[in-house]
Formats: sequence, structure tokens, C-alpha cells
Amino acid sequence: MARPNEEVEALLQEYADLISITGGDAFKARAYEKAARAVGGYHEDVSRLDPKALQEIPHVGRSIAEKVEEYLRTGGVRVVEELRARIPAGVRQMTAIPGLGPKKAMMLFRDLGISSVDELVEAISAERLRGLRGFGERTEENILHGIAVMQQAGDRVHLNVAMDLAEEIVAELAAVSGCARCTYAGSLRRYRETIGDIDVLSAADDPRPLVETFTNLSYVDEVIASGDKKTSVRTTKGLQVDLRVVPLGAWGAALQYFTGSKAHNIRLRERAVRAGLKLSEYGLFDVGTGDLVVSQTEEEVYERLGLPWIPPPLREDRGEVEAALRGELPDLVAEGDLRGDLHTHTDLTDGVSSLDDMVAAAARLGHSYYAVTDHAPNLYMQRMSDDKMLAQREAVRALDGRHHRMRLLHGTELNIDPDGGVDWPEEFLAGFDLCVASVHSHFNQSAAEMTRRLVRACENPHVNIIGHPTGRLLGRRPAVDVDLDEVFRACARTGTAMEVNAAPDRLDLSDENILRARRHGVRFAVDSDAHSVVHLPYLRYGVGTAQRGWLTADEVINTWPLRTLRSFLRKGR
Ligand code: DGT
Ligand code: CA
Ligand code: CA
Ligand code: ZN
Repeated sequence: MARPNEEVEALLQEYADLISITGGDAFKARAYEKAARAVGGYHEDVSRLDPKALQEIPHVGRSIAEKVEEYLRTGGVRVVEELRARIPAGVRQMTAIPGLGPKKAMMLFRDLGISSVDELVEAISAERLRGLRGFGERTEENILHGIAVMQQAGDRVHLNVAMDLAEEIVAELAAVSGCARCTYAGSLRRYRETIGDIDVLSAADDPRPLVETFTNLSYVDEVIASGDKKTSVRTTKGLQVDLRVVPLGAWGAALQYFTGSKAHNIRLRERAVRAGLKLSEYGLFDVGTGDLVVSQTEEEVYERLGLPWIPPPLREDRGEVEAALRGELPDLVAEGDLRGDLHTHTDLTDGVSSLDDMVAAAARLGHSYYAVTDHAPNLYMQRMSDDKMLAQREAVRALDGRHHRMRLLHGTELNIDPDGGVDWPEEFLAGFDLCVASVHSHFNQSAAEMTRRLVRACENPHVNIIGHPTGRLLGRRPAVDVDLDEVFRACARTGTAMEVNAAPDRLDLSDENILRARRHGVRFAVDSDAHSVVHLPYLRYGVGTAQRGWLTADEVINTWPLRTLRSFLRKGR
């Protein structure tokens, strides 16, 4: 698979969780957690490292390196499997419920014998949790909400997981002789925030060599179906991939059809019908004569329906057809429009790459400016201090302009406290080039409290960007309860940007919230929130999300020239 590092990260994290829920050594659990993150963010493919090179990864000592090696060699780790076996599968599922967590899940299993998510729902409605220490009515609500979040995510995967795999498959198929075209379509081409299955489309006269290569890919576990029109496989990680092979002459119609969304396609078919045409994956046909009208390119299909080509992220039937008819499609922000990244971390706090490495990697991506925004002191685990921050500023100033003349900004990611205050007083904040401010605690405040909290943060003259504004973690943590319109109004009024956090497990703001925010005239920052050099390219997922929110380049502050950006960052000061 594309990233063995992520597989190993998941395994080490699972081991850490297992240690802590079975009452093991907390120090050991923490060590595995740190190693997991370090491996996930490591710049080299761990499956290519020998045991000695493995130990050069931060937080990976001999014993952890041995387990990684065992996993890469055999596909499993004995001690992890032993611990897994001690906990029923249903309980392990319970530990993943957002808002419940491993400790409480184990307590419910031990004290009440609850051993599955279904049993837990039953126990809550029978009020069997009442009276248990640490379980109030609010907790019950949170657990039920958490279960809903988990079930909603279902078997869908994050965008980067699907993208890595899809790009690998497309590259393999494109190399097969006779393959005239190959690309991914479906929700992935539309940059939807999670992906149900991957749809790959190829053009060839003879589909057989392509199907042959496809079904024999090393990471294919099972061929679910193989017919004339479609071959579906399941990968070893449980992700479904559909391959369709069409004649080159039908490429445009097929690409249009299989990109979707279904709702967008229905709108197009209605337009076709009104024009006496029939639209299918084979082409656009004249209903009267049955003759093919067009099918080779998507542009032709749209044009024949009286429309300009519509970018895939807009194809959700959210008014794009109407806008296209009026000639008012937005000129969407593109990845190439971004001049920099305004929210990133280093190993001074919870990042795993050094300042030098982050800066060098960012410069290689072609950024013309780049902000370093490590965590502020109130996130206690990070042990930030004034001195450390000032020392980092010196280091940042020394590197300024050194890599491809990329300009550096020294910032921080502040913690918005429950009342809307932040970590430092004005005088200290004034020393930063920019401040991101985020909610990192007290996620369960009421909507009124949370709204006041975020509005106050916007009103702080030194807060420039609200980081991951709703705090959601896809499949793991729901968005906070807040009156977003009120917050958006405050952003527009105070000159505070809303972040589009590009981390694939956040994508926060979401496409729908972006659409809402832009109606208030809000400005946005598309940021990677990178904690490692390998996260820097995640910006593409933020741009995809911004496009789904209809954003143009001028609405995104990190497409602006540095001078314009600096003036925005002054907030009228
Ligand atoms: P996913 O896989 O749940 O993330 O979402 P999609 O959009 O990739 O959906 P999928 O894989 O079921 O189908 C891929 C595309 O094929 C879909 O976006 C539109 C097209 N399609 C599939 N079934 C239908 C259908 O019954 N009617 C129409 N008009 N289009 C369909
Ligand atoms: Ca799909
Ligand atoms: Ca599909
Ligand atoms: Zn951050």
C-alpha cells in the first residue's frame, strides 16, 4: 500500500491503547504513542529501513524497532495480538466511541458486562448507567452522539487514504499496454471529505489486460465482481475499488457520468431530455434518430447541453447548474494560487520534524512565504515557555529568505480558553507576525458559551486566524455546538480569517460551512497544520474543500502577495 508508515503508526497506536485499557504501564503506553506519531510523520518509507535505520526515528528504541520489523516481516505482532485477544471485539469497538474513550468503555465492560455498541445503546435507554461514577445524563447524551458520529462515518475513508491508493492504481494501469487513458472519478475527483469507494476509469479497445493487471495488484484481497462493464475488488485494508474500461470514443461521457454526483447528473439528464437528447455513460444521443451526438470529452458534453465545463468539486447540485447558465460560475482557487502556508508546527512542540527540515521542505513546494506556529503554553503537555518561543523566533529570523528566498513569519497557535481569552498578554502577542487561535479544550460548552468564546477571540486585535473552527475530527469527534453565523459576522467585522484546515481528518471548516461563511464576506486561510514534512502537501485537500465551498483566490488570504497579507494581519492597527 501507499504508506506503510501509516499502517505502522496505526499498529503502534493500537498497542498503546491496548496497554492503557488493560491497565498496563502508562509510561509505556505513552512511549508507544509517541513512537506511533513519529513513524507516521517520518519522511522515509519505514518498510525500506533496516533495524538500525529504524532506530534513528525519534522515539523509536530497540524494542519498538523490533516490533515494527516483526510487523513488516509477518504482517502481525505477537504481543499486540495477545492483548487484542484479551478484549472482546465489541468492547474494542466501544473504546473507539467519541466521547466515551477507552477507560470508560472498559469500566462498562467490567462493571456492567456491556460488551458491544448495541448493548451500550440498550443499557443507556434502560438507564442502567445511572449511578455509575462519572456517568451523568450529559455523558449519556455525548455517548449517543458519539455513536452516531461513528456510524455516520461507517466504512468511509479519509481523502488522503483513498487518494494515495487511487494514484498508485492509476499509475499501474496507465503503464499497461493498450491503455489510452486512466484516471480516478467518483467522489474522489470531487474531493468529497470522505470516500466510500474508489472509481477508476480507463479507456482501451481491449479491457482484458487492464482487468488482469487490476485484479492481480498486490494489495487486492478479493475480487468482488468482474463483468463486462465493471470489475470491483476489495483491498487488504477493506476499501472497495471499481474499475470501468470504456472505448476511447466514449471517454468524455463516461468520465462525466462516473464523476457524479448522482444529484448533479440527474440535473444534466433533465436538461438533456428537454433538448430532445438522452445522456448516459455512453454519450449524448439524439432521442429521435438514436444517433450519437457527442461523447469524446466532458467539455463537449457540457457544451452540447448549453453549459460551460463545471469543475468536479462543484458538481453537487448546490446551484452550480444555475450559476453556469447565468455565466456566474466562480473562478475557483487552485493549488497553484497558494503562496504560502500559515499554520504549521515543528518538533519544538508536538511536531515530529525540525524547524530546518520543515522550512526546507516548504521551500521545495514553491511557497513564497511560510509561517511557523507552534503551540502556546496553555496546552500544558507541550511545555512551551516564553524563552523557548523567543529562541525559536531568533532561529526563524536566521532562516528567513535562506531557502529559495522563501520569507518566514513567526507565529503561534494560541489556545482559546473557555472565556475567549488566550495564552499571552498583548505585549507578548505583539511580537508575533501572526497568531492562529484554536479551541483545544472544553469542547462541550453550550452554543451560547461557545459562540461568545469564539467571538471574543475574533475581537482580540492579535488573533488573525481561527484554527480548525469547529474542532471536528472526522469519525472521531463531532463539531462543537456554536452559532456559526454569529462567529462569521464577527470574523468579517474584525478582519479575522477562518481556517480551512487541510488535515484530512479535519477538513475544518467543511465545504458547507465555507459556503455559509462566504455569504458574510469572511476571508479564509487554507493551511496544512503540518506536524511533519510529509503533511505539508496536504494543502491539496484544503484546496479541494475550498473549491467545494466555491472559494475564489481573492477570498483566501494566503494567495495574496506578502505585503497585502501583512496589512491584513495588522487588523487595522
Ligand atoms: P462514494 O463512493 O460514496 O464516496 O460516492 P460516489 O459519488 O463516488 O458514488 P459511487 O461510487 O456510488 O458512484 C460513482 C459515480 O457514478 C456517482 O458519483 C455518479 C455515478 N452513478 C452511480 N450510480 C448512479 C445512478 O444510479 N445514477 C446516476 N445518475 N449516476 C450514478
Ligand atoms: Ca465512489
Ligand atoms: Ca463506486
Ligand atoms: Zn496546529
